[in-house]
Amino acid sequence: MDQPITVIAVIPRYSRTARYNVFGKVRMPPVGPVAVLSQIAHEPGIHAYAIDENNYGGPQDADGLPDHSFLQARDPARIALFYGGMTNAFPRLLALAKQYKGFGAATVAGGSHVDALPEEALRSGIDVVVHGEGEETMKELLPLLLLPSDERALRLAQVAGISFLDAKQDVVFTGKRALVNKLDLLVPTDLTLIKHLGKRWSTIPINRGRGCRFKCEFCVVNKQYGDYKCATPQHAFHDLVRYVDLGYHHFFFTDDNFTQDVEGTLELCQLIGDYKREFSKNVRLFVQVRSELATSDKLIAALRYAGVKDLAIGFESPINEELRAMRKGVTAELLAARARKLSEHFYIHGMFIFGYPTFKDSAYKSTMTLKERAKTYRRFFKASRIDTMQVFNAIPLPGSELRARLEKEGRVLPLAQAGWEQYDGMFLTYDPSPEGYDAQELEALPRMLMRERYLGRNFLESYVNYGNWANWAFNSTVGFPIMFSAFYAKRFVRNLLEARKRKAAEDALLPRRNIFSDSLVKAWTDVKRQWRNLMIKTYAGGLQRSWNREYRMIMSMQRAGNPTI
Ligand code: B12
Ligand code: SF4
Repeated sequence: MDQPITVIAVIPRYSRTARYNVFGKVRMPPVGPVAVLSQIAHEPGIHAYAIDENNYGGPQDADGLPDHSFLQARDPARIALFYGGMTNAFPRLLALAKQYKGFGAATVAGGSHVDALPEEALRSGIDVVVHGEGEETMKELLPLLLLPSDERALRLAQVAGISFLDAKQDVVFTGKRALVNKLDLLVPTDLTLIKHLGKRWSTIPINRGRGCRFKCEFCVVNKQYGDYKCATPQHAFHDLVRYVDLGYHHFFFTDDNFTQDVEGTLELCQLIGDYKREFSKNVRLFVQVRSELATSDKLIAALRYAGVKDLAIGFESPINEELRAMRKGVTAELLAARARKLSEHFYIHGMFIFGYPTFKDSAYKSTMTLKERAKTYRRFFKASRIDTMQVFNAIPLPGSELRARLEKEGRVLPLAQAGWEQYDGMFLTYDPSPEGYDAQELEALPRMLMRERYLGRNFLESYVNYGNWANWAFNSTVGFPIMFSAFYAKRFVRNLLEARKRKAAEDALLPRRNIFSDSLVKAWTDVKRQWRNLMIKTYAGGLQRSWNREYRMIMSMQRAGNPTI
């Protein structure tokens, strides 16, 4: 009997500092490569599985990395797929590609980094780079990858949307492929294909839609997918139910803006909300949105009904000139007002870029010094009432317009100076000196803002996490009744003022409460928010210190000329 053909998909380990990034601690696999693998996993004669190196509990090699020689000896893969969507993990991808080429496997990579820069991958052990969405391309590629290499090269030229090296070692790009038309028709993404897990996933990613109608200069989403398109609400709902049945409760919708398809979002939220109530399911959703959500009470009510508790919002900057330069399509004043409104209903995680670069021909430039900018950020964090935040340096992501403009002015640092592993927002990977900024100061300020936020500003707070522990002691003793009474009084007054302004949309979905009980519930919510944020602050404070330690170590390794991945 013929042996099945093994296909392995590997999600390469994030870079060292990215692992200490607040996101590095979320145990959630990327959906893209698993979506691709799912399309071929159930083909007859195929045995497919995936390894997520960021959540791996199988045998390890001497460096503590997944032992691919062991995996290969146990179950030899003839085809190896790699997730190339995260630039900071690209050096690891190349090491893996080399290893799997050594095993004799055909190697394929896809994702936004290799999509933009296929050549380096192709010259370092990857046979085929898949551009754009990989699901349909992979189905077409699968039989070709099993052909002998001379025959394969001829046939590859007929597959749209890929790059490979021809016999003369020249890069061949077969042309743009049409985007996937109907996402509903794809085989659902099967995350159980990921094996040898270290720990159970903390959050399950669901991808309903791809693309974005905005075109922010630093982002690659519109470049890779164009305008937003999405699966039907029913399709996304069934995806979610499948994982609830497996015992998962926390979900992250990976759409860059969850509410982009307004009618579909309302329907999806209704489906999830009804399901939660009819089947007594505890489902908690984390979604990414733009601040415009604040302008629709109907959407806010729908999201709450579905169980959305947390919103991630890309505020990017509280400085109008920077927002204009980025083409963010919103002003700082609007951002603050909208965030304040949304914070009444959700926990808000704000994402920021610090010191956005401008160019010789930029129409919008801020004249603030870096210190003045830092002050403006601090004021904004307070005024917008966001709960948690991350501040990063601008990343010149491959494929973005920002990178192209920096390259045009010769300002992207050479890889020998700032390698791909440093593209996680923690490092400055471009030269800010033409704008008159000091690179070290600019690189340090985002970290300082985060440290202040999570650890406090003075020495004791910053170095022993003293402030957070003092708050714990206060909140769990005399602070509790004081806080509760203060929150109750505040809520009661606000409720009195707002009683007449309640919109019909929210009333239709959420039961009306009287002003006394509503103030009680909201005061309790405020207390919970205080506790929750303190918990995150304490945890993030610890993370922040490890991160700084790691950063210092990387810097000294770099100075000594050692590799840092
Ligand atoms: C969800 C998400 C996250 C999640 C989870 C990570 C993940 N990879 O899923 C979290 C919140 C953790 C996260 C964190 C970060 N993220 Co993020 N994230 C996303 C987001 C919004 C959605 C990803 C997704 O699900 N897409 C939908 C799937 C279906 O598309 P896809 O992944 O592109 O996959 C398709 C194709 O690329 C291709 N494909 C992908 N892999 C493969 C493999 C093979 C073999 C083939 C054939 C094809 C193929 O086929 C897939 C299906 O069509 C994207 C933006 C976006 N819309 O893609 C940013 C994005 C991936 N993130 C980005 C960045 C920069 C980050 C951070 C560095 C931000 C920061 N400074 O902290 C961190 C890094 C975290 C870390 N520890 O390293 C960038 C990456 C760009 C880059 N070149 O590095 C993106 C593109 C956004 C942007 N700014 O432009 N992110
Ligand atoms: S940053 Fe967000 S809003 Fe802007 S283009 Fe990217 S996905 Fe769209």
